[in-house]
Amino acid sequence: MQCLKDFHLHPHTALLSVGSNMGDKLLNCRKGIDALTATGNCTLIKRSRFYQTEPVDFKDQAWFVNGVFQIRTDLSPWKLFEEIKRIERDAGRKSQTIRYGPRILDLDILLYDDQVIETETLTIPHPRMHKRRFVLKPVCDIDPDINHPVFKRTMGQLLEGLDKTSQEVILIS
Ligand code: PH2
Ligand code: MG
Ligand code: MG
Repeated sequence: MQCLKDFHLHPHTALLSVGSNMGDKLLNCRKGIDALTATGNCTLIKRSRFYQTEPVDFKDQAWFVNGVFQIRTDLSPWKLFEEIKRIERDAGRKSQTIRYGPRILDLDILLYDDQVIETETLTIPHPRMHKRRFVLKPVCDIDPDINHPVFKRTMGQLLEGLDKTSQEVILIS
């Protein structure tokens, strides 16, 4: 009953990623998800398993812990973005000195319904999600048949298309 009520109150589905490579990485990820669902504007639908992942883009940094999760929400994409930026700041994240560098908590919007949004502050689908095993692997835990609204391929197909020898991801049991 609670779930049905939330479904009605929270008409949009969003898929988000969470990551950390500083401090207690797994705890930071869990707390990040909890902080978002504690706002009352979001209901957690599904969460992936968590993975230890090799850094990509900027390689000279510690391995990450990454996961993804799906929510129902009544927040617009921009309000949701504001909330996650606030949660990252509250977790102690400082403004980045190195692009793609170390961070205590990173929350990214991957998908918002099947909308395609391109503004200065916000790009949805996340512009690098289709290249990243640390995103696609946990997304496929949730549902490999989720459609990428730009590439018109499923997340399973995008994962299969990655270079098999790159980007190690190891399940945290
Ligand atoms: N985030 C980045 C850059 N590189 N690599 C991994 N494995 N996981 C991340 O979350 C990550 C990254 C910038 O957002
Ligand atoms: Mg981010
Ligand atoms: Mg990111």
